[in-house]
Amino acid sequence: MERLLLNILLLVLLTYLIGLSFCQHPGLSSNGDKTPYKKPNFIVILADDVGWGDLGVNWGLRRDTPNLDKMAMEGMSSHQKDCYPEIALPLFENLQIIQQPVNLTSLAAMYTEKAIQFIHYASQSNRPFFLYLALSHMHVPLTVTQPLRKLPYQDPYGANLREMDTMVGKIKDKVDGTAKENTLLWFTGDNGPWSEKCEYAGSVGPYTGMWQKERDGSSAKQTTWEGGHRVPTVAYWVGRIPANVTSPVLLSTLDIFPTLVSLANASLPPRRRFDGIDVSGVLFGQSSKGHKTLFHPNSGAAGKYGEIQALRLDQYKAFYLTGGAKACDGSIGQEENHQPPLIFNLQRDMQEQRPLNVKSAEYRAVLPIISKAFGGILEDIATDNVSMADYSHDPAGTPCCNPQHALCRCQLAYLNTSFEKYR
Ligand SMILES: [Ca+2]
Repeated sequence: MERLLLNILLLVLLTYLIGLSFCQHPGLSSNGDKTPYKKPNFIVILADDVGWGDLGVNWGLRRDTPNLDKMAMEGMSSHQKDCYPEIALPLFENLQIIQQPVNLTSLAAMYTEKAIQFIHYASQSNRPFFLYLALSHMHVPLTVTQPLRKLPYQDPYGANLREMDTMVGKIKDKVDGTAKENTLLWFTGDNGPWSEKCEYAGSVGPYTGMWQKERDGSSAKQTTWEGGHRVPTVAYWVGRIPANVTSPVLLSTLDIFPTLVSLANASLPPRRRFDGIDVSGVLFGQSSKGHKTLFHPNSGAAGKYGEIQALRLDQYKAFYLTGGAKACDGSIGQEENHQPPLIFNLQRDMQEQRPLNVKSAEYRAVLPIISKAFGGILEDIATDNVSMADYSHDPAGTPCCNPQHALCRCQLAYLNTSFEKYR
């Protein structure tokens, strides 16, 4: 099921840091000495389908993100790296349905109110907190709140982007007023813009995937082209993260978990392999060591979903399979296998337009390293524990239609009625 639905179901997942404390070392600081270690607070804001080029700080064509741009100036930005259910979406707060169907015009206000309330009370409790805010922005349908609707916006996407930016700004203001010195605020996105939605999709910035576009289809969301998975990231922590720095280091959203675990002075569970790494040194300006390689699973445009047929190695990007997602003009790029792989040098070809000539010295030098890395990840997957559970299609994970069940009040007869009546 798509992220939009999950976001609305979850509204805000608020968790005290207890969950990250399973392997902590009481009394030891992160340096291993005996001074008391005050655990920091974490706020992770994950936007849906936001484009790398949507942030003014990344790509100057848009001016709809003044708060995120300011946060980037005060922190670090990074070059990190269909779906409507037929039932009305309920809005849960914990296990309680508080709206059904969800009112999208008031959703942003609720996100903000609940997040600010949480930060307020968690700060007062003097306990470390973790706030995960999974936004429905910038995914379609784009709906903005009443005050913004009154403005003469001709651009629904821009209005929605401003709404998200205002929300992030309010949350940052709350952090600044309560727990500024001890809180890491990490904003990022889940994947690139959904080009099929035309003017309701965001911008990939310069990551246009021209090789694919010249052969039809979109090179954004659902593809392994840069525009499909490169997301904007801003990390903010006053006094810890240097201000106004753009990091060229290759990072991944997978790094959030190991990084937060490390900053909480805890340890990752043993006997498991994690693809993410602790990047706190990069955030704090003490290290330039990120990922040498990243692997990009097929995400719906071409090939078997989840299989890895594209990878990044330093500045190089290799494709063993290409294919375009459905584009705004309705075209779909044909699936093509590449053996030997297409290899682009993103340092001088960020639009992925011209693959290296297979006879060039550069191609011949990098191919063996890419082949080895590709073989390595396939072996790693083959020898690791892989869960066969797929909750995305499990009826237990789908909003259902049983008015007698607390979590299933979604029969058509019950639409547009309040939960209160069926208590
Ligand atoms: Ca998404």
